[in-house]
Amino acid sequence: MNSPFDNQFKVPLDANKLSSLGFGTRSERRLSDLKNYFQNQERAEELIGEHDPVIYEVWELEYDKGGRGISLGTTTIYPGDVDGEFFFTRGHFHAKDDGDEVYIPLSGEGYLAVSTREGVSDLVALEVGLLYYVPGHLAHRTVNTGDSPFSFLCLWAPHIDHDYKTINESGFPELVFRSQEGIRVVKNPNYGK
Ligand code: PAN
Ligand code: ZN
Repeated sequence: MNSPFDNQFKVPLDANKLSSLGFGTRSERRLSDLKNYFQNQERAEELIGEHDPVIYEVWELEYDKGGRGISLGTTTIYPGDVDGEFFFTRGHFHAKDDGDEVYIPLSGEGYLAVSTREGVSDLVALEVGLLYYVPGHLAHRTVNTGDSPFSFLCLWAPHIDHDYKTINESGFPELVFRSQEGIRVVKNPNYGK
């Protein structure tokens, strides 16, 4: 496709304003789309029955694979948890290791969880005002650890294929829970099972 930026090359660094520009696609993920991702499946089922909360929404401008340009998208993760486990994005690998990505936090508080295919993982607090470069071989998931929406902008090359299956099956090595001290990181007892 032609770039909408051919004529409009300045865009605001604001998730709400970006998603209302009139191009790109908007999608939302509810708890029912993510229910087998959370530790306490029983509690997830209950919440789905009550109001099936929106966990996050994404606005994306994705280019044709193999085409020109840089794909971009904003994600807003709403505040909340399932039995203490903070709301997060599904998380994925990029199918090819050269599929690097840039993350730019816009507002709110959150973490970026990364992991190799062998389960070597890290958890990084994302700070507004800093840019985060995610090498293509790392799975990545974001977590809202605050009490307000957590928004960030991502930039990636159009040729990237998103692999959701691996994380859907194995989970992430570390999980992030609400605690009296703020957050508590625990090893995922079901990782790889
Ligand atoms: C991001 C993610 C976005 C939603 O744009 O796609 O935050 O997370 P999931 O795709 O894991 O549901 C990105 O990493 N793109 O490559
Ligand atoms: Zn990605």
